[in-house]
Amino acid sequence: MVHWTAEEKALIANVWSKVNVEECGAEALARLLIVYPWTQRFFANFGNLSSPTAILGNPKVRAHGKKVLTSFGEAVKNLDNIKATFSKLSELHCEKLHVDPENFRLLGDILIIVLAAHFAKDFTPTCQFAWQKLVGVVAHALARKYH
Ligand code: HEG
Repeated sequence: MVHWTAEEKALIANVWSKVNVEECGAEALARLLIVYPWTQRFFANFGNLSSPTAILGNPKVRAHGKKVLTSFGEAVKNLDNIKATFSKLSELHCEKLHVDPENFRLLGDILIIVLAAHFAKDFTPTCQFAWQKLVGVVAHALARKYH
């Protein structure tokens, strides 16, 4: 099981307390779809994704980004129990949605970039280390049903 130091927990909690899940979630999902366009195939029913402007202004992307980051918040609240927390979601993404687990890693890295941009002063290298660890654990937990 992953071990979290008190410092890592504090660094994660500090940044998370400042996160607006609607704004950051929308931005993270939009960036994923723009930077890695093949991820658009999972969202064929989201309407117009034909350009960065369309993606950034797409209300379904916004709403889903908020949903995803809100769900990510469950990991933040359950750092010592992330696998169990995402067990059902892993089943959904693996068995129903067939999302390639590589995409969880990509979204994690995108989230890091969004957080670094929004919270530059707080996002020290040590803080980034804690967050990289977190997005890695989340990606692993979501991919679990593939193993
Ligand atoms: Mg996923 C649905 C969370 C990454 C594609 N995702 C969902 C839902 C949640 C969620 C909470 C709604 C589940 C439900 O309706 O019961 N997703 C979630 C997290 C992460 C993630 C926490 C990573 C941190 N998802 C992810 C990635 C992709 C993806 C990387 C694809 C590139 N998710 C996806 C799709 C749906 C969900 C296609 C269904 C969307 C819909 O049609 O409503």
